[in-house]
Amino acid sequence: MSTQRQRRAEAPELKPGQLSKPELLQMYRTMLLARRLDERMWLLNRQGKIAFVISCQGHEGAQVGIAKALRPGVDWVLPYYRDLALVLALGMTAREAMLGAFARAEDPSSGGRQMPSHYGSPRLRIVSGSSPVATQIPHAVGVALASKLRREDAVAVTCLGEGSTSQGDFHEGLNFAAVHSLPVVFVCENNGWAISTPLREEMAVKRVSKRARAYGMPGETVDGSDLLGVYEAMQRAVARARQGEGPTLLEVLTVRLTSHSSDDNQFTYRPKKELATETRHHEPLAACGRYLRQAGILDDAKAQELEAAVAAEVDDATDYAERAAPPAPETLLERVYAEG
Ligand SMILES: Cc1ncc(C[n+]2csc(CCOP(=O)(O)OP(=O)(O)O)c2C)c(N)n1
Repeated sequence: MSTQRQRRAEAPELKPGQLSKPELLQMYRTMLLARRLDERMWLLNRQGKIAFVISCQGHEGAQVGIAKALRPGVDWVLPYYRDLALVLALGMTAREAMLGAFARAEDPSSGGRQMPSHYGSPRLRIVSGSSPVATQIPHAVGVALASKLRREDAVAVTCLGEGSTSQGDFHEGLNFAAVHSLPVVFVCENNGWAISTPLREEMAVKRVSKRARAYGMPGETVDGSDLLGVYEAMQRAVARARQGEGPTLLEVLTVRLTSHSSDDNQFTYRPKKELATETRHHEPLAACGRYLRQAGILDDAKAQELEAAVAAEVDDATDYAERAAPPAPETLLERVYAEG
């Protein structure tokens, strides 16, 4: 049974937008860096060097499109564990991401305390989350409330999977945000699976965005391999929030190209055919590459140059993080409780 195939019939056509050629190329490069970093993390996991991987593969277009509508270091971002491409697009470096994967002292997210992929950066206003899914939603609503009370124009953005929309935190958070017209955007990266549970067993509605109406906010669904479509939808949502018009629920359809995590084997529950069909039509890196080639922005020589530059960056990040020191035992309780 193909859950994803029923959701979408055809691959999207990317539309020319307001972005310049260098900007589009940079967005593609970030998607490529996220993909290659993620692939390297799987190798390191299988070599026994890092404990755990939870992939962004298949979500890169959604995440880079979302980030492009934000002001890094001004707007608040409360990501979830798949958001590697999002945090890279906001300005986190490959070295910083790898330091987290190796749980090193220099890891900006938590100094090696948290599980990998619980991204955080005070510099970039990325707020590290808790492991129970959907807890980032009330956190984002609280941040948006603070922003409003302080009369700042910072918007809060939080990301979640569609499985997380079944949690109470989702409903409480959206209701409170709408009642108080808070500057927050809820982005659901819907990949059709919550570990081994397919969409049809998660909810009785076909679109997560349909839930928005029940709270009194706009809801929109866009295809996550349509980089520019995501960017434009996110721009609309952020503009509403900034102008005091309240929250938006944006659903971005993605494909989960890997197992749920490095501790899972998706082919014990997911038909290979479904994944192959999804990949053929909606794999975001290929979709973006096709668009850039059609637009005359990318050719074979430029693609090779980008691959080489990204490979060097991934090698550098791996070597740097592997050599970096682990947290010192005497610092065990730092960053666990509020200090001062
Ligand atoms: C409250 C809670 N219940 C269960 C889990 C175990 N868990 C971790 S990820 C996950 C699936 C979440 O699926 P979804 O929100 O669709 O995100 P996806 O991983 O598909 O991107 C579950 C059930 C958890 N972390 N927290």
